[in-house]
Amino acid sequence: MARDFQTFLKQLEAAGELKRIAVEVDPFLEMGAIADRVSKAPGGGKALLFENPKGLSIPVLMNAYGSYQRMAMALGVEKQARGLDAIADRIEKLIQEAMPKPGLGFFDKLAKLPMLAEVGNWMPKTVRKGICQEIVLRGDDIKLSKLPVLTTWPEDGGPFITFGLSHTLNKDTGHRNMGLYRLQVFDDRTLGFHTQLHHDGARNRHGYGEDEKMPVAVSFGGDPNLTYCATAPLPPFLSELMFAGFLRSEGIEMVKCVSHDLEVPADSEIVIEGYVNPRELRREGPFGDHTGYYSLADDYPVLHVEAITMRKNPVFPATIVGRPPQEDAYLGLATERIFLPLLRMVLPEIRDMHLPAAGGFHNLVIVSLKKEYPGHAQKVMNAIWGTGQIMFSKCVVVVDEDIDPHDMNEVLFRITSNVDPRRDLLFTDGPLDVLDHSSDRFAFGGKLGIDATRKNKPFDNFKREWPKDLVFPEDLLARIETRWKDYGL
Ligand SMILES: Cc1cc2nc3c(=O)[nH]c(=O)nc-3n(C[C@H](O)[C@H](O)[C@H](O)COP(=O)(O)O)c2cc1C
Ligand SMILES: [Mn+2]
Repeated sequence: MARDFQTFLKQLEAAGELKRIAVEVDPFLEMGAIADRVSKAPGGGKALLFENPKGLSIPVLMNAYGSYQRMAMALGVEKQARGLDAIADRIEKLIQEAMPKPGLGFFDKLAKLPMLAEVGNWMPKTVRKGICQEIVLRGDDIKLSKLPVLTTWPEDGGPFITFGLSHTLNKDTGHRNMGLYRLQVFDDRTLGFHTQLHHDGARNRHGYGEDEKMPVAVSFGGDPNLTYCATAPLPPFLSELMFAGFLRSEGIEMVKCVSHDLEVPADSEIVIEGYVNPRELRREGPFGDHTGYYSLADDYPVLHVEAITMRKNPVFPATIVGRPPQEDAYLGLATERIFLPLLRMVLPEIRDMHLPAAGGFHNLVIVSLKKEYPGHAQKVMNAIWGTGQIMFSKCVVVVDEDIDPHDMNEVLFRITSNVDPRRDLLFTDGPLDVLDHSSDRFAFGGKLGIDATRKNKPFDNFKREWPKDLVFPEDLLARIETRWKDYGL
């Protein structure tokens, strides 16, 4: 079922997941500080609708994705027993179907591929009209200062748009890309276009020449799954829009922009259209970031606004990033769950993985696996450092397959007890996230792998005997369970 953003808002409210704040609240620092406090509550607090932003008329929605329940609602799996893992299950099934099966003829294969047959339905569909163009502003009517753009931290370089979905086109491949990048408001008609080095958004702008204009459209809202998809670490050839269509089993409806030929989700709340001349750079930042620090100011392209379109009575989505955990921890959690089967295509030995919120998206990755040969843990570390955006991981911890990587007490127990630091630490170098501040060099630095597995004899050349785990017999535990009340405890 297709849902626009305001239908999602109503769903949140009906589920008791939304708080309306009627009093006037300042988008300058005050909204951010409130959302920071609410999103750090255990479980992520509620979504917040600021109905009365100081001096402005468009309400602001924050923390809409900031809990497991709301993330599941945004992705349409809140009624599934396995929640976000239900999406991983669907992807796993799709991968299974796509694998060639020996002994089947072409038509047998097609008949056995019910999911692949659906692919066409997931493609974006062009429509002629969209609610996002009920109001069209051009020329002198374009005033970014009319949008309730937040300044979230006191030393930020200015106000920043945080939940805008930037649409660009790769000139060489014709692939369209939708990514979530922050946009600093420089004045009423210009924005900073913070497309980081490693992301498709940056790759796309590099295809444009000296004086060429690269069209860009920034959409807000639409199907609530779009915002997640814009953050998902998809490879360049996999369209975020198609992924959004896959998640809801129905293609996203797209409408052509009013000032150029790019298309945007037709039921967006607001759309900012414009262009970037990729060689025109301007100092952007600093910005209180999801590293928990101010990320340093740097030069980024300028986005010139040519038109703003919106629906009547739009809602403006925003987030605050800062010291974890905050709303984006749940976007990261969705990625951890959804991308596990895709990572398993490269690393089938991985049983489970955990990207703890405290480690941002990639400072710490814990994986569990069944070791099958000498160097297996190290092979997995190296593969992670060579795969997609998980390559940014600074520290990779490997535990045995029977260890739950989400149980941090258990993980710390295994790290501290199983690891001989001289033997089990692997140091190497590689690309780091642009936002990382710990390394002397930009986007490059050290990596640490920790092999916290048991060191069994055949693989690990372990000379002594490895001791057994402490466990009570099953039947004893069962007997105690049935007799528990007799003990009067
Ligand atoms: C709240 C939030 C803010 C983000 N801000 C930026 C940003 O300013 N620049 C950037 O390049 N990536 C940013 N990201 C990460 C990208 O959205 C993410 O890496 C995405 O997969 C990039 O997509 P792409 O490779 O298609 O460009 C942000 C993510 C989140 C959750
Ligand atoms: Mn992409």
